[in-house]
Amino acid sequence: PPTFKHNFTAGPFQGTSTFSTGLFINNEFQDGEGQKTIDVFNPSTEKVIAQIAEASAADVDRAVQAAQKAFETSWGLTVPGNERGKLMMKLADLIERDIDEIAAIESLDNGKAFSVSKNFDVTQAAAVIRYYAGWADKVHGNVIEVNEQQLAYTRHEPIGVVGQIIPWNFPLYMFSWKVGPALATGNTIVLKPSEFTSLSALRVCALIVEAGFPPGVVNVVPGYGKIAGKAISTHMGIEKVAFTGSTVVGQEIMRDAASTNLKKVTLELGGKSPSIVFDDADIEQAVRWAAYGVFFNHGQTCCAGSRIFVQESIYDKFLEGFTKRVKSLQVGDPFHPETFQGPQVSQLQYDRVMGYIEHGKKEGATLHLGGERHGTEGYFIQPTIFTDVTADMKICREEIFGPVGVVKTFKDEHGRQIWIVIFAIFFISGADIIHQANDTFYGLAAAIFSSNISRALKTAHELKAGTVWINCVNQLHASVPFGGFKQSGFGRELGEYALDNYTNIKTVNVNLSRDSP
Ligand code: TXE
Repeated sequence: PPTFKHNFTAGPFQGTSTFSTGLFINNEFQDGEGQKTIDVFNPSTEKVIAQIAEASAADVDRAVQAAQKAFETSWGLTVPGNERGKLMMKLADLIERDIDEIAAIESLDNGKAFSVSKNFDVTQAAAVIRYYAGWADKVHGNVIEVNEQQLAYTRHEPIGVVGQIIPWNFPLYMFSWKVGPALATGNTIVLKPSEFTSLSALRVCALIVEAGFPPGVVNVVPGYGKIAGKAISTHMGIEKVAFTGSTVVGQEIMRDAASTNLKKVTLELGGKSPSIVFDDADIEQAVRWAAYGVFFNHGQTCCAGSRIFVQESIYDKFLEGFTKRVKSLQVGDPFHPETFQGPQVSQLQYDRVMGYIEHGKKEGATLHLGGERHGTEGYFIQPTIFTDVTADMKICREEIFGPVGVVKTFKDEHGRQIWIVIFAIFFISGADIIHQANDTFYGLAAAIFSSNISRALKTAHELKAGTVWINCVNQLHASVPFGGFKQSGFGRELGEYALDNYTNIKTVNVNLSRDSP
């Protein structure tokens, strides 16, 4: 099988990192059918740095068979929860042991700043796996005492082989969101990382072996969405599929699941999240969080606060501070300690984002800041702000998934109730922040900035979003559920809620009397 070999010369991990980039099936790295491979690009240089094996449908099938065998013999209901938890704890420890190397691999492959890879992605991935390790022996059903003659109880049984398809924006972190709850509840896994960023997951596969997981419990099949991804969503032996990615692929996965074996589906899709800044907000705080909301991870965040709404009376002051803040964000080499923003992940994403910027200009929005390529090599884009944006513009409606934010104004949060009857036009022109914020097909997240807690909470309750942050943005914790309303998907990841995605509930009903019909 292919191998990754790279000599890191900057950052805390210096030296050679070497590991197999074959398909990981049955705890072994293997070639894909016909030894096909996919080139791995460094997005900072646009150069090929390695090859990974490419899984075919037949390879996915082999992985499913390995997972089925493991489910029946060495995982699932045959292994007590505390033993599963122990292995998961070990895995989290090993990820932390190798954190510098894994973070360096992530930065090289994805382009994110090393400090983010280390202190966010890899740290949080270990935290998520450890959190779910704690759940492994705490998943149980209920006793329902129907009457003196009838006793019923439920068992939360693992589903079996689960398929997991993840994107490239938080490669290892998404891996942990998926494998954590699935392993804790006793399922075995066939996971496909993104074809753009499979390295960190493959590096961690070596740690899965080292931790002592039985063969076949976790199988990782890098490959293309239309081949390996589709083989997962259509496989008759996979009874559940979890997906994070674009809405259009989410729809396809649902169709594939429906037309094959009705596998259970959970989807975490895109967003166009609003950040709402009220006139009583701490402006300096709001400026910093709003910038973090849209530009964190180069804008490649499903919950990115890419629509910023500012109350009219503070608009000029906010925009001045926001512009200054955004200008100060360092774009460049992910391994430079001052870097906040690295390159977009791929040529494809670079082209998509630049296409949106061109569209915004053509539609008549004001390009307030940025809008150009940064530097001469790599997929770097300047942090970009548009103003004078209307609700119907593409840049205000569609997920750009790049460092591009739109800043708009609103009058107040009560516009709708007070004005709708008297001045319908006032409403239509978008004075009402609730209306503006909810005017999107998506519903993943929202942020509110205000020092008036009643106002913030009232607004939070009216927003159609799976997560609402108050006086902060992009805060994710292993124990706190995350997921979408509307076309941002369904099912919750993280926290106790995610366990429900991975269990079948069985009811056992016992007749305690000698009665018979
Ligand atoms: O996503 P895809 P792409 C959004 C974001 C971005 C856009 C396109 O707006 O600009 O999607 O990104 C696999 N059957 N998000 O094209 O294609 C694919 O191999 C089964 C938001 O990269 O959805 C990869 O592993 N699987 C998002 C994964 O799906 C298929 C994160 C995601 O890729 C498949 C990423 C198929 N037919 C992009 N086609 C978020 N919610 O965070 C592709 N895949």
